[in-house]
Amino acid sequence: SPQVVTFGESMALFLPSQQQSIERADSLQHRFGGAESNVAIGLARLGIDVGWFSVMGDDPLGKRIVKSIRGEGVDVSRVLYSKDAPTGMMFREQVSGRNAVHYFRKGSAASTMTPDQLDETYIQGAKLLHITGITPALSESCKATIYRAIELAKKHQVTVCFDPNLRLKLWSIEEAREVILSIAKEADYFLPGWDELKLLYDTENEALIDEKLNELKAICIVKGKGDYNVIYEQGNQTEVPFYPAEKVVDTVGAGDGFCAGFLAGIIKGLSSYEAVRMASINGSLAVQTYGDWEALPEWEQLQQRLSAQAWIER
Ligand code: KDG
Repeated sequence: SPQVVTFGESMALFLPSQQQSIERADSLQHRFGGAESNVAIGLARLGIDVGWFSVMGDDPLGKRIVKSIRGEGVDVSRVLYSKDAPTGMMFREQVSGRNAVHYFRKGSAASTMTPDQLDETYIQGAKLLHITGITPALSESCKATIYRAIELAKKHQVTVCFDPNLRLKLWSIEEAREVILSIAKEADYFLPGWDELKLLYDTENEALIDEKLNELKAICIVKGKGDYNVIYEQGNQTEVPFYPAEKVVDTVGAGDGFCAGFLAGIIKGLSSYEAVRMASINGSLAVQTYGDWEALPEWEQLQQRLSAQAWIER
């Protein structure tokens, strides 16, 4: 098995090339995205041995996605195809400077995933399983699949990393809270954003959120708490400064890029602090082009930025 295993829905992504609305655009770029495959691609680019799987529609959109992910060097040997359900789609546009997402994913192939489709030996052989809070929002069977995957990881001492990726277009905050907070309790690494935490814990009270995070057994990497990313580890908090983005074109995918940088650092045996610095550079590079993952760096490029060498480029 690859060192890191992840799974979840990837969808065809359509978006106008200019900052146009879908209603007015004559043509749309055809790309793809999905939180977990974005992370997998980011990891592969950093030289980490990684596998991603899902259930895809047996259609051209699904085939293109799997081929592209394979082309990025991610193991896709466990991907399944459904004859009955299509590959999901999403459309994105910039509406008055903000990203708007339109999903066409209800009843998609990925939403039909069931626990018995998991390959236990594949998970068993990995060092780390990465999952997100998108998958349990897709259907009851997907939720059961996530819980089963966590169970398998625990059974075989595989580290569990969890990014909540709160998507309120997919479920209500009440449903999300219950499931996401229960998964967070099981995780070894938990990667929420500060804004997500306010919604999940239903409070603006910083001290209360800090307390909740300190109760978790996970090492928590909180993105965007004020002007910092913050590591919560064994009752201590460590602030890590942001790496600035030179330009911001498409912010979707920043969290996944961040996650890939972090996990690459952890797999390579770096400290949480060093891994978060890498995460921050990776996330800042992700936002500088359209699409979720296209701009993610290779190891060399990341290393260059980590060192003072970065400024020689200018
Ligand atoms: O993190 C980026 C993802 O949100 C995007 O690729 C789409 O996976 C996606 C989702 O379900 O929103």
